[in-house]
Amino acid sequence: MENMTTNKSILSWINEKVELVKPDKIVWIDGSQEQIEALRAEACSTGEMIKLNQELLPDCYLHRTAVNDVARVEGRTFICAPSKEEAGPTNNWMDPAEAYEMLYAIAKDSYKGRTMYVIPYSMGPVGSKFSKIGIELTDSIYVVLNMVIMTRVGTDVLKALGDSEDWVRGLHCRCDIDEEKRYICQFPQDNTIISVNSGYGGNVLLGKKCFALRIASYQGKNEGWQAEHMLILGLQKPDGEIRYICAAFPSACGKTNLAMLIPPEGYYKNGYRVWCVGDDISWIRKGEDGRLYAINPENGFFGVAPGTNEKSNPNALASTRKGTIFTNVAHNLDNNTVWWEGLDKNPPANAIEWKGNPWNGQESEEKGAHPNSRFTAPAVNCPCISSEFENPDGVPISAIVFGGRRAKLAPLVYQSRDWNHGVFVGSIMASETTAAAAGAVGVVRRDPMAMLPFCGYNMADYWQHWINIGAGLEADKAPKIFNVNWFRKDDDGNFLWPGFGDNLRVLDWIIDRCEGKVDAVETSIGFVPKAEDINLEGIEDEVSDAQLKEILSVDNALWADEIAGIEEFYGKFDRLPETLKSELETLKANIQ
Ligand code: GTP
Ligand code: SPV
Ligand code: MN
Repeated sequence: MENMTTNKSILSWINEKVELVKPDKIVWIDGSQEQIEALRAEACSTGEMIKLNQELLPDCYLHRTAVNDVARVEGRTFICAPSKEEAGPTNNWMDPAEAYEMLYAIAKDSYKGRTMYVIPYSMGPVGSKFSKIGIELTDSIYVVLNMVIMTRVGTDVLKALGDSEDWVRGLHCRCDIDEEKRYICQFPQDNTIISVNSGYGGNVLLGKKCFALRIASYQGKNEGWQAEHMLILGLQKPDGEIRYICAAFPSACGKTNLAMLIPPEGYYKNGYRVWCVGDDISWIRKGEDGRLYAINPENGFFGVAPGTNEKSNPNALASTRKGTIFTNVAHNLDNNTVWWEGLDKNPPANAIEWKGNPWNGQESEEKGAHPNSRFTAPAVNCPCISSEFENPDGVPISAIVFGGRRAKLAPLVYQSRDWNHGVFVGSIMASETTAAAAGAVGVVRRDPMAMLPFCGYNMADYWQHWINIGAGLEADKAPKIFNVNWFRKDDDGNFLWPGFGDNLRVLDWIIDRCEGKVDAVETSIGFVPKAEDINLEGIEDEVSDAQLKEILSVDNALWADEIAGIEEFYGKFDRLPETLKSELETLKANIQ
C-alpha cells in the first residue's frame, strides 16, 4: 500500500518498526467508510468481532478480550523517564534504555503473518491549538476500529501535521497476550508509547490514557497547560446561560454518568439542562480573556457498561444504539443483542457470557458481563452532546470538581477557600478502588486529582504545576474548586445520597457559589452548604432532612485520622511543594 504521507520522521520511524516486528503487510488507515466496512467484515470472518442485530443495533459489534486481559494493569505500567526521580514515587519506573531493549526483544518478529495497521490520529479537533497528533502502529483490527471511534483518524490529520516531527509515537503489539510479559510503557521525553501483550481498552487504545494523560501531562507541564482525568459538562440554567464544569473522579467513579446527567423533573421543567463536552479527559489552557478553557481531546466514549440503563443514564444508553463496539458484555443469542448487569431486570436465558461460555442469566450465579465491560460509542451519538464539542477554542471553566468513593468522611460537597487550598483538596483525594484496574476492589487509596495511574511525571512537580497555573490567573477569573462525594454510606452500607440525576442539585449549588449567589458554612475543611440550600424537592421521601445533615457533616475526629494518612502519603515526596505543606498545617490547626 502507498504511504499516506511524505513526512520523513514518520516514514523512518515506521521503517524501523517494520524491521523489528516484520509484518506481512502494511495498511494505512485513512478513516474512509469503505475501509472501516472492510475491516469490520474481516474481523467478523476471523471471529475477532461479532456483528450484532443490525435492525436493533445498526453498525454495532461485540468483542471479547482474553480472560486475563480485562482492565488496565497499573503494576505493569511504567514511566520510562531518564531518572526514577523524574517519574516520582507514585509511578513504576524503568530506565529508558533498558525498557527499549526489553520491549524490542518482546516485540521482535511479533507481526509475522500479520498486518501492521498505521493509524494517524488527532487528539482534539484537527487543527485546534489544543490538539496533538499521534501515530499508532497496531496488529489488531479491534484497536483500529476503536481508535476510529475514540479519536479523529485519517488523511486530514497527516495534512495538518505536514513535515513536523511533533507527534507521539505509539507501538502496540498483541504478541501472545501473556500477562507475564505485558508492559505498558511511556517514554515522555521521547513522545513514545510501547504496549505489548494486551488487547484491552486503556492498555492499547494508545490515544487515551497513555497519550492524552501520561504523555500529555508531561507536555502540558513543559508547555504551560494541563492534561486532566476530567469530564467537561455545560450546565444550562433557566436563564439560558451555560456554565462549564470540569470534574475529576477516579476510574469507574461516575464521570460518564455526571457528564450526561438528565436533571430531575422539577429542574428539567424549569429549563435546566446538562450538555456533555467530554466524559473522561480534559486538556486545559488559559484563553486570551484570562480564563481557563478546556477541550475534550477524544471523539467517543469508552464507557463502563454495567449499571448503565434507561434510568441511571439514558443518554449513555442512547449513545450505544449505533456504531458501537461492546467489549466483554453478555451476548443474547435470542435476538443477537447485548446485555449487562444493571441494564434491566430481565437477563437473557439463552446467552454467552463475557468469557465466551453458554450462560443462562435467569439461573446463573455468575455474571454475564465483566464488571469493567465497556462500550465504545461515537460522541455524536449522545443526545446531550454539547454544541461546543467541536469548538477548537474549548469552553470556559467556571468550576473544577474533585471527587471519589468514600463511604465515610468526605461530605456530599465542599468548596475550597481559594485556588491553592483547592490544589490541596485535589492532592489529598482518596477513593475506594474499582474494577477499572486489575487488583483488589473497594480498598481506599490516595488518588490525587484522579491522576495516580495517569500522571506522566513526578506527582510533586505536577502539584507545583497546578499551583503555578493558579498563580498565573487573576483571582476573579480562576475557576472555583470543589470536592464531592456521591458515595457516603450509612452503617448498613446503603448509599445516603441517590446520586445520578440528583447530583444536579449539587451542581446547582456549585454554580451558585461561583456566582456568589448563596451563602455557606465555613468548616475546618472548607465551605459546606447550609442544609436548606440543597433543594430536595421531589426526593423528600428518599433523603430526610436528618440524612442530608449527616452527609453534609464534617467529623473532626475522622479527619484527624485522615491527616495521618495524608502525612504518610506526603512523606513519600522529596519535592512536596511548600504551599501544600502549609495547607496541611492549616488543616491540622483547624481540626484541633
Ligand atoms: P472511567 O470510564 O473508568 O473513567 O469511569 P467513570 O468515572 O466515567 O465512571 P462511570 O460514570 O462509568 O460510573 C461507574 C459506576 O459508578 C457506574 O456503574 C455507576 O453504578 C456508579 N455511579 C455513577 N454515578 C453514581 C452516583 O451518582 N451514585 C452512585 N451510587 N453510583 C454512581
Ligand atoms: C479508566 O480506567 O479510567 C478508563 C478506562 O477510562 S481505560 O481506557 O481502560 O483506562
Ligand atoms: Mn477514565
